[in-house]
Amino acid sequence: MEYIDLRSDTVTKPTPEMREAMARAEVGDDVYGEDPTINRLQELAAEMTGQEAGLFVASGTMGNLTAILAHCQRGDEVILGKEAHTFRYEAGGISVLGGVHSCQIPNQPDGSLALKDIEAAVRADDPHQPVTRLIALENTHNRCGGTVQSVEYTRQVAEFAHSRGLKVHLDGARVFNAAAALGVPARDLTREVDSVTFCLSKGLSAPVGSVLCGPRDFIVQAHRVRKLLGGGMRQAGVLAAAGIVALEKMVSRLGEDHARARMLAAGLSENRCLVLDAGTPATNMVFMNLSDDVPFSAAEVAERMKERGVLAGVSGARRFRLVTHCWVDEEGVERAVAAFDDILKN
Ligand code: TLP
Repeated sequence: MEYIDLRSDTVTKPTPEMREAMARAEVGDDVYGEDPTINRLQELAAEMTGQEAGLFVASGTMGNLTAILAHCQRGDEVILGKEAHTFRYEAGGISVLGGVHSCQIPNQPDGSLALKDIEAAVRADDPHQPVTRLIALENTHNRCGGTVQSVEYTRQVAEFAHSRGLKVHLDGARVFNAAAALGVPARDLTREVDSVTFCLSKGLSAPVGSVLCGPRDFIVQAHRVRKLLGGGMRQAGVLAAAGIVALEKMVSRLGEDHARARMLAAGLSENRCLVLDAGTPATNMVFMNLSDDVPFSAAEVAERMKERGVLAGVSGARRFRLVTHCWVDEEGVERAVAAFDDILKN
């Protein structure tokens, strides 16, 4: 059966154009900086984020870990949100591998960190306390609904951080979705921060990889950290080639995924067994709960959806996350709505 897969945009497969570019890619040893295709991807990524340089890494997790280890020493502290992907879903790597302490503060419903909470979390110069070094933001914010952080907010956090001698890292796994939603170039959301990771392998459909961008001297340090983490990938130009197609061809179509997420939400909102989050979708993610009178768990509903050819993301006992991407067309959206209606008789 061909499934409509709404579990994540990470399920996207490389496009035919990517596969062709991969087959033709010129390669070299990237640990020596000699892979021309990787170098081209890194330059393009730096240009699109308004940063000086880029570093191709295996995943978003590796990009965030590499960035935080390059910014921080053991015992330093990063301020981030309780709902941050780096805090919740990256296996605690910054602490396990970097000895970096985290100070988790509440995320506002829109995913932002309140400036007053950030300010209150900055440590005093006191030998009892870790040293605050970094603030980490996320845009779009995954667990807060695929929500978008504005250009102005990003600028304010960067300005505050810099006034206190701190750095800002942005987990921009889906920053091109944020930019599409705001109708601005991604660099407007990334040039004020001290480092940014974005993913090629989510809505942009490349098979593997993320790029970490920042100032040139930071990227030199990050290159060393990537090696330390075992992430020097040699002739990985075959992967970077797909990443170049992702940046050149897939960024400009992300708005279509947002429109399909809106269509999905509109269809599902007609079903009284489903309670959609207020304001969903902000980008390509629809979040919703089962209403109290539904006698099944989300996992049970997902199992029945699967029998009808639709894969739904379960993100809690009674909660779903449905993510649109380039492999889900309008017919797929209609099939998903019909499958929910069929299972949860309206
Ligand atoms: N997110 C995945 C899962 O891990 C939850 C998904 O399906 O959404 N930052 C953000 C904001 C992310 O959403 C993700 C992946 C990552 C980083 C990590 O990227 P990868 O999976 O490439 O390590």
